[in-house]
Amino acid sequence: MRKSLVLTSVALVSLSSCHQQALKKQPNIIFMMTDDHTTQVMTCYGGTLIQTPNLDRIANEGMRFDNCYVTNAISGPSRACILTGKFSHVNGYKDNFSTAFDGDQQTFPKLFQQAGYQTAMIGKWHLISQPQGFDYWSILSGDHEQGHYYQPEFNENGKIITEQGYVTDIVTDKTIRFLKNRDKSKPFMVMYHQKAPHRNWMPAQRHLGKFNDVIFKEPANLFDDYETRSRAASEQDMSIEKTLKDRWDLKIATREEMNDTTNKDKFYQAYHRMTDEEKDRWDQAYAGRIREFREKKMEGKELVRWKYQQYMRDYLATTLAVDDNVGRLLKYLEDIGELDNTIIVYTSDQGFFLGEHGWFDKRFMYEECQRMPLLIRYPKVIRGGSSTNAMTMNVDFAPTLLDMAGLKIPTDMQGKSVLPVLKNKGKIPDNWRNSVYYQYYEYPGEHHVKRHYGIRTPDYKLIHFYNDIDEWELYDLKKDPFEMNNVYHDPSYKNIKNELIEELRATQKELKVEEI
Ligand code: SGN
Ligand code: CA
Repeated sequence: MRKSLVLTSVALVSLSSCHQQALKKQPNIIFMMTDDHTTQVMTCYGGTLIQTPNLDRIANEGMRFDNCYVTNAISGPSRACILTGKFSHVNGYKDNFSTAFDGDQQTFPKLFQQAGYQTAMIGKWHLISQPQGFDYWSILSGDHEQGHYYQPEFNENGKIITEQGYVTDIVTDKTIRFLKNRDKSKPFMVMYHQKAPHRNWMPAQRHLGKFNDVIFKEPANLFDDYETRSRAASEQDMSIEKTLKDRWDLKIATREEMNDTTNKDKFYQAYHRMTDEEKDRWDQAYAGRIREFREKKMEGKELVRWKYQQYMRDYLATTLAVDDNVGRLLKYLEDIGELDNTIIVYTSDQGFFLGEHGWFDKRFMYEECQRMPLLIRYPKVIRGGSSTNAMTMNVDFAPTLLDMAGLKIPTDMQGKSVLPVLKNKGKIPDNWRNSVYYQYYEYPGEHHVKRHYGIRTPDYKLIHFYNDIDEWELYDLKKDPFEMNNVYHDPSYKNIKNELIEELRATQKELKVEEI
């Protein structure tokens, strides 16, 4: 009896050490996601505005996805799609405000945790309910979980704490600390989620004033008149001209004005999170801008152009710390010898308008914000410097990571693993999908973007605006990549239009979309 017990426990010990060995061989994962970081500003995506050497490194040593699309271009919903591998109407999180994410449902971090991974979620979570499936979590708190740029507040495993410093650096410090203290017998899966470069674009101290003397090239459609487009385009509230606020967005306020306690607006709150030293540097960097604004008394197009430049200066300066910190995290992984054992994913919750169509923000199914950056580095499978045109979506991330780690993909996930694309140097597999689906629900709401759904194929985009409007748009993307000319009513597109409508309806049926 005793003997057999001993034998059993010996067998168990060696079994469990076998299991540990197997787990150890599984890849680690660092899922890097920023907020509103768009491909137009990444050199690896052909951007020329600034250099992004650390993102470029991931692209040069991994694969760049040129046709990766968000399924609902807004933060919480995009995050919910990523976690579940399911569209908004199935995971239940359709907009940033109506509900809290139902965290009891299946998510990919839970599956990794169940498979023996050590899991962590650090930074912007923005799903209101508490994270589940993580051994450690420290998520941004305050301002409806948008968090703060300076001295940010975190909810750390249920406890609210305020950290000293700049948010992008702190999220990285916390990630590195987690990696240092981790259980080294297990592989890790870390979600590293930056707030930057979300509105109101407050750069790190070291990047303040960095672009004060730079004039950025304007997009050709900065003064779009929305001719041929639906009312949705002209009735939005996200224009550089009308929506950007002088204080919050453009930082037009002197120290004296900021000390006026009769106006404790959002910018007052954000500004006074800085230390006195930080405020000194801040004021110095913005003094010239404030003076120019007040002296020149600009109007009309001159004022829009000026606002565009200030917006770009702040947005781009805020992205600099993102790139720095990506570099710092890659270097840390390299130093501990884990870089090549780790699947590195870089993405953003959606893209963003940088003056195209006269806008900032996102939400619309137009290219600048529908397209997500997606870079994946894992040299054991991926050829460095490769790229792909395969049509992919954020619902594909969960099945892809499970597949890459050799874990089972649940049959109810709606996304598809892109592992065949990764293995095949970017070549599109024979049975790959020919279109991606999109649906946006947050209307009525901030920025007034009407509800819409549609499909994008490699060559065309079909959009239907619905709810309190019933208008369609069709774009011939090869001829019109900036989506300026809606050809929905053009008789020469009749056949294409009908085929696309058919495909759209079939897709909605397949995905069990109810709100159409
Ligand atoms: C805030 C911003 C909006 C932005 C949403 C959603 N307003 O409400 O401009 O669209 O977040 O962004 S602000 O006055 O607070 O800056 S999301 O990326 O989190 O979905
Ligand atoms: Ca976002």
